[in-house]
Amino acid sequence: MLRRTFLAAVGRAVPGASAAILLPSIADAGQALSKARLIARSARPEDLETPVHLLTSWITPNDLFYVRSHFYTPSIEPGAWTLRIDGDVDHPIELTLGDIRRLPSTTRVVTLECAGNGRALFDPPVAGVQWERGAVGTAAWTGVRLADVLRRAGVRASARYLWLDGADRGMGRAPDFVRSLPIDKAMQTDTVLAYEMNGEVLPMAHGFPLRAMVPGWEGAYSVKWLTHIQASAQDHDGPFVQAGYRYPRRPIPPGTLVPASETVPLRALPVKSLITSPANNASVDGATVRISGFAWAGEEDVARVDVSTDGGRTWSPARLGRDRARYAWRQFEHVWRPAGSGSYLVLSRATDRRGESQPIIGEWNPAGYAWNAIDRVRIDVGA
Ligand SMILES: Nc1nc2c(c(=O)[nH]1)N[C@H]1C(S)=C(S)[C@@H](COP(=O)(O)O)O[C@H]1N2
Ligand SMILES: [Mo]
Repeated sequence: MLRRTFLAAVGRAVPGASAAILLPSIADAGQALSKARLIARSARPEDLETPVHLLTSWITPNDLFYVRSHFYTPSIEPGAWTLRIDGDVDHPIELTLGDIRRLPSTTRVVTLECAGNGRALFDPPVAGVQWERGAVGTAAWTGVRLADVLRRAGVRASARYLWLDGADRGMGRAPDFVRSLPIDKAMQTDTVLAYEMNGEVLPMAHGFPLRAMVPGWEGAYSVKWLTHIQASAQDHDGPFVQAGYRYPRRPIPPGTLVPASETVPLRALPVKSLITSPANNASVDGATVRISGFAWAGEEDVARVDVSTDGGRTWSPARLGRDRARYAWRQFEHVWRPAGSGSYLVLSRATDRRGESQPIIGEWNPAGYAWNAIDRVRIDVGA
């Protein structure tokens, strides 16, 4: 706590603080974060899922925030780190952390969700990290607007995509993780390069010292450990753009493949809800049961959440929490009076402002992306 306060004081009271004073402390804070309560889907590289019953607040604490890394976490020497911006720009530039911290800062509360969240729920099963329901979280991200940085480099009208690359490297012969961000989304004022997460220096696992935060879109656009932005008239031709993070153009039979030419890139997250309390398979007592969780809808606002305790025969509107931000989830709560003891299936269904609702069955696709079926927990209500 003391160190946190100290860092905050140094970072804010001395905006022009020299790199020599600021950076060793940043490096130190970038390392330390205990993720002991998360479920390791893979220990190295780190793919860590949040047990959803621990998601109790609108803002997810850093030590509970899920981690998705394709490759080993790179080691970063903050004094040597730079961000290069080149390609279709008038003046290629290279910025230090100090340069970036001196630009006007902005803070956005954004929900980040992995495209593969819920993959383990698809039937037939699909290969990939077997995320259940907890590859999602919400944080306050502080940094600079990507558009401000692009303007400094004089991004040209011919640029249609930004190729975002981080300091991590493919393992063995695996290709580098590079993502391609359409220029319109990059220029929106809500798209930021973040160096703080919930008021702390961005933790190592989450992309220290700088990551993209592309709000409302599936998590893989939010490239961590960012070192290079290349503006281009063309889409990137690497496998994380041309093969991964794509979805069938038309619905396909479950268990079949689809050629890449019949797929489109995933972008905005679909409408979705998550019951966090009671926990799945929990036993509860008492005359009332508080059913609560979160709902989000990518670039749309959540309009309502309904809860059913009778297998979807009847639905009751949940109350939405007051905390809100353009690209952040809403908390919901419904107080239920069970008619008697027994085993119950509790369902939640969110609807966005366009009227899109969650489907009963998740739409099967070969990589198991964008699971957004009506959420469910089984609970045992005691006498
Ligand atoms: N450089 C880099 N950035 C990355 C990734 C990665 O493997 N390497 N994973 C992406 C994916 S798939 C997701 S879902 C988010 C996860 O961010 P988090 O680990 O901070 O939760 O980071 C994205 N950014
Ligand atoms: Mo992801």
